[in-house]
Amino acid sequence: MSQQVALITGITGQDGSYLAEQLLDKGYVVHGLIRRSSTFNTARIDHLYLDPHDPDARLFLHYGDLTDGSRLVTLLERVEPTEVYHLGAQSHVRVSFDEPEFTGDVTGLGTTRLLEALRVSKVPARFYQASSSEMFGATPPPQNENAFFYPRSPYAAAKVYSYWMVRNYREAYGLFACNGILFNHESPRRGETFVTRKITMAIARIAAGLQDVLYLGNLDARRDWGYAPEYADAMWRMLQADEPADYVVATGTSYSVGDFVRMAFEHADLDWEKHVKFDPRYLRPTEVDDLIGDATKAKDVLGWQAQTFTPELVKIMVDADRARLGA
Ligand code: NAP
Ligand code: G4F
Repeated sequence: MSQQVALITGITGQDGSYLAEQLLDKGYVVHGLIRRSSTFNTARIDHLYLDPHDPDARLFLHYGDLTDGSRLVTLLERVEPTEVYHLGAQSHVRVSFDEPEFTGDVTGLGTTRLLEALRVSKVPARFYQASSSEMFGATPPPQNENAFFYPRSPYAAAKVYSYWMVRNYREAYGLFACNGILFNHESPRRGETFVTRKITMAIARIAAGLQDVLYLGNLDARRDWGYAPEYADAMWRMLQADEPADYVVATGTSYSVGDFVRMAFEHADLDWEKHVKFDPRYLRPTEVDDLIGDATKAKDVLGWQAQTFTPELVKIMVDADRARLGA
């Protein structure tokens, strides 16, 4: 079989790190787009990296940015990937209300720049788009591939735009391009300002005597929280299918933020009511109240289904953060 070569945008993020790990295990050569920053931003993938002079090196990192379209063209021409996984984004919903224009540029137009770079470079790669359950927004659950999009944030609106650009490049130019409509997925590598990780890190710090109060916003919102490594596997499966298509990836269950708080504190033998306080700063101008994904199509076509459900995920994350602090 010819060498499989992947290009991952967002390789330094939660999902990018798991996907890179899995693709390297499968024998891929993996290239990642990283942003230049004055401090290192590669902590999640450092364990995978070998000096490029090492004959065993199969992970290569390249500077670039989703706001720089010409760079995306030169990178594709140089790397000649067989598969492109587009995970890079300004991915924080609350932040997108503060930075709507920037979020539109990176999370929305960034996708168009990459699709267009593929088209003009004529690199015949398969394309994965990190679409999101946020696109369903106010549409009542359960949500499947046929549910309406009703975005409730600048982030979600940017993802809807990207979703349709992917569909358009598939139909207009015959690109093998898939939208993975992933519901929330978490792990010990989750960004520290997303609610699950914020909770599990706070619990570890409280147990270690380093913190007393955890300030949160809306505890009533419900989410379908799965385990991130399993969702990275679903991305890969989409690009191995016979035909390009769009898939919901989810556990099919939902819990409130309050449920997550209670389960996590209980697992650490702590009383959440003594430590959790409300701060309106964490409320959003418009909220997504209830997400539950119906991943029947992913099961039928890709043979994918969730193995880890929210109660188990809570334990994995609390244990990992406590172990990190020795608490
Ligand atoms: P994440 O941890 O926030 O990672 C985002 C990645 O995008 C990081 O590598 C980040 O680089 C990179 N990035 C941000 N702006 C960029 C720019 N201008 N140019 C190039 N790269 C840029 O997100 P994640 O949780 O892994 O999610 C991966 C993708 O799936 C995102 O598109 C997200 O919107 C989408 N998604 C996530 C979920 C979820 O529950 N996790 C659900 C549905 C969809 P730095 O490390 O330098 O910041
Ligand atoms: O953890 P969150 O910030 O994730 P959110 O908004 O659901 O978005 C995540 O999942 C999406 C998939 O549906 C991705 F597309 C997106 O990139 C991101 O990964 O917030 C979850 C819920 C919200 O309802 C929020 O209002 O938690 C509520 N919440 C309550 N207190 C809080 C807080 N969220 C955060 N981040 N911080 C809080 O203090």
